[in-house]
Amino acid sequence: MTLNNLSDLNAIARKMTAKGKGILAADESTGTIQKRFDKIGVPNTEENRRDYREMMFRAKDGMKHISGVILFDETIRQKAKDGTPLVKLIEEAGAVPGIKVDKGTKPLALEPGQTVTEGLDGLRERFVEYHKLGARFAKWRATYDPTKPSHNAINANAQALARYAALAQENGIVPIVEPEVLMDYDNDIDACERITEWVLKETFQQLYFAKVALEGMVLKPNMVISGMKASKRAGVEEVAERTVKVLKACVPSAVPGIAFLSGGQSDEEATAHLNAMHAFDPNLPWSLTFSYGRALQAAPQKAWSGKAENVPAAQAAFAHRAKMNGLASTGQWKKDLEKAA
Ligand code: 5MM
Repeated sequence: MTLNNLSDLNAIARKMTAKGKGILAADESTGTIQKRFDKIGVPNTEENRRDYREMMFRAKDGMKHISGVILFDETIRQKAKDGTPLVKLIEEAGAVPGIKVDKGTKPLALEPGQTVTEGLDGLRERFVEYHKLGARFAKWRATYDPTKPSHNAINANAQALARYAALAQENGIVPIVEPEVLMDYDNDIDACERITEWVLKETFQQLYFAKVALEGMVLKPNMVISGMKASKRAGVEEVAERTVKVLKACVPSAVPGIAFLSGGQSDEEATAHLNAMHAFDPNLPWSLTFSYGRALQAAPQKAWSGKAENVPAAQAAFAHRAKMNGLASTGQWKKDLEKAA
């Protein structure tokens, strides 16, 4: 079967990775948002989750730099306090609403320590419903431990990513393909580079076998970076150079855009790395931007802390981070801009 909606998918993918903007990953599942709310002492109720996300989607200065928002199943169905669907707020801000469709990582049978992402059963029907609810793109995340590479885990996850991406495109939805080599360990940058390359090569091979049109997808990879617990961590220039090198070796130029995850980097680190990649190579074959969760939301979460009177301060914190990352996505960020703020 050939896609008859490829030009629409390509237009959406281009909008999602437009120059100077990036994607807000606000698709924390209920368990993950619990961890975020615990840090700021906010009870994890449906109302608080709604209020928190409404605060961001109504932040005009912040949303100027946001091209798309990834939502969790609960959020795509929620209405703002005044009854406006949250999806409508995102559209009114000029961003594309998207949906996380994976059901999380599960232990891979007979492979201790390895995981495979689940969620393919019934996915075609779920895509039909999500499209009706306003989603124009989706996200599926697979994770890998760089200290224990496994051919079986890399292969199983690549196949699942490819089957998900094909189903998304069949239903008029742009797939974000997110293979994440985790940075939670003590590995050096060499290990991250090796495994990232392996994972990307396998993923694009499976996307090819599954007939996924590269022009109608977005890649969301990790950066090539030292593990958080490494005794010696590579600097900003090295991360930028090695990341660009691996991406160029693995990602065909038919892919319109690449939007990084932050993976546990500090806010400023994630911005500096993206900026340095553009400085290193101003003529990249794809648009290169951000799709950050933690690195965009840590500051506004802290400023908000569950209190209505803190909404303006939280929106200002969100606007600042979104603006800094927007600048980084065109190589125009400077450290001084952080201090000035
Ligand atoms: C926002 O967090 C996303 C959902 O995580 P769970 O499925 O664990 O609830 C996550 O997939 C996120 O989109 C990516 O990991 C990127 O977020 P970071 O924080 O790494 O930039």
